[in-house]
Amino acid sequence: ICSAAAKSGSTVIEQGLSEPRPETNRIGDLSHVSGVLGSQWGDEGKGKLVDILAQHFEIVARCQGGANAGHTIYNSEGKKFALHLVPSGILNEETVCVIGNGVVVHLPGLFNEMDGLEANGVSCKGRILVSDRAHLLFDFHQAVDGLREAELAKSFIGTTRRGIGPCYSSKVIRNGLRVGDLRHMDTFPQKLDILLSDAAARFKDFNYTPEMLRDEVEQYKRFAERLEPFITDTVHFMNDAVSRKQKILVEGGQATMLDIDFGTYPFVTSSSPSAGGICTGLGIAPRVLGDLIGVVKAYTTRVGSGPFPTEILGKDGDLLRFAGQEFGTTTGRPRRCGWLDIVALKYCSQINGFSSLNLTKLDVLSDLPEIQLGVRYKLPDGSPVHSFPGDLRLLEQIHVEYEVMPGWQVDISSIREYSQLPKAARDYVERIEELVGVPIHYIGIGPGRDALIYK
Ligand code: 2SA
Ligand code: GDP
Ligand code: MG
Repeated sequence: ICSAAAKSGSTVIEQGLSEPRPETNRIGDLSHVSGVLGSQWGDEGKGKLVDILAQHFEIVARCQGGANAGHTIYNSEGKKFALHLVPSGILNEETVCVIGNGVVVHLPGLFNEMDGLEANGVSCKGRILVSDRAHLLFDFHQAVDGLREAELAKSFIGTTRRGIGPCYSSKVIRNGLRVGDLRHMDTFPQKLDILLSDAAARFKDFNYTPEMLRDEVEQYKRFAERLEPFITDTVHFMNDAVSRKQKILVEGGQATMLDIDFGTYPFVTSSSPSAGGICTGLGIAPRVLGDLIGVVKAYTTRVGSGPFPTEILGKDGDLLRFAGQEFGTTTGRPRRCGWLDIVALKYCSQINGFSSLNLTKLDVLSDLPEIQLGVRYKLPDGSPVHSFPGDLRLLEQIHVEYEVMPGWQVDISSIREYSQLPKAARDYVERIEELVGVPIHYIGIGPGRDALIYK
């Protein structure tokens, strides 16, 4: 439900700000179907941008992933919310939030999240639609996630242990249960028995008993009743919204470098957090997709195992971690930190066709005397690597070439106009634009709703 201001394209009144401000921010100009996607290894600050943009969109939809996602947002009073399954549009009262068919849904987690939101005055009733085609993620999927990680020993993926891989495995091997199955409680126990027996046959440490099935079925009968008002044919809903030209914002979870196809396989998640996942995860056609905003941190973080070419090991990495408060929103795990990797960012930009970028956490770099930008990969013999390699062996050998830029060493967190940023900060922003070839339209200089510079 767009504000009159956004429709007229004249001024936009940002929630939490007292003064109306001229619309130089292009939010009102975003396409009817737009998306916000992670363009590194996750935690770029997608949730914050979605929360801000949602004030101008009627629908916010998640298309992939599950409760592995952790999106931290602050409302206009500065109250902090950590969202996992519920889309980050939920704080905007007039936004309808869709959990699409591509999402894997852990119902105890979803209810818990909704209860937490309601307890904090955020109404969920009638505002969350859950696809009947979305797959159900059971507690046993989470247990299996842990067993798989234990089995991998030193080569563990570093998953969030939220059961994501095992649930998508059930989906792909075609014995998964979907939200729509909650409407057929007569066949539900038999289908669940097949799933649980499968896990028991595969993992000797998975102790499956008839009581477990009985308890789970009883629990899911209650869940089915509670979820019924939320269950929706979201493919129909989304396409109807498209045809009525409603404004739809798609919220990506994780990021392209964690994509099951394009990421650093096998150190990836089990869904498609890149542009393709929008169509498969919501059932909308590629031709309706408009603006796709890539969210990129001014440096890089990664949580879990796997290649990270520009990683800063040791004390310098710790400095960034503490300055940026880089700890997992879902698991609290410390995130690995490194310099911005232009090669990886260009690769993500190619795959997704970003129309613009949101550079986040620029404020975190403010204390540094100099900042490095990873601009090229080379092989040990000096030959250039033209794109982000799919071969992890090759990736292990690459040498990253850096450009060193001067830092600005002043606090920028209260600046709201691009022209007011120190020259060194603007040079950094503009060098990234130049190297990637995509304009940066939004710059994050703090976690709060108003801490955004429109360029
Ligand atoms: P999974 O659980 O099977 O999806 O894990 C596979 C890999 O995907 C990574 N992954 C993530 N990386 C960053 N952030 C994520 N969300 C949480 C957050 C993570 C947390 O917002 O902080 O709290 O630890 C996320 N979800 C999945 C994961 O680290 C594995 O590398
Ligand atoms: P997401 O998974 O991409 O939504 O990101 P997360 O919420 O997991 O992690 C991003 C973290 O950075 C959160 O704690 C945000 O509150 C915070 N954040 C987002 N943008 C900025 C910014 O521009 N500056 C600072 N200092 N923090 C930010
Ligand atoms: Mg996150």
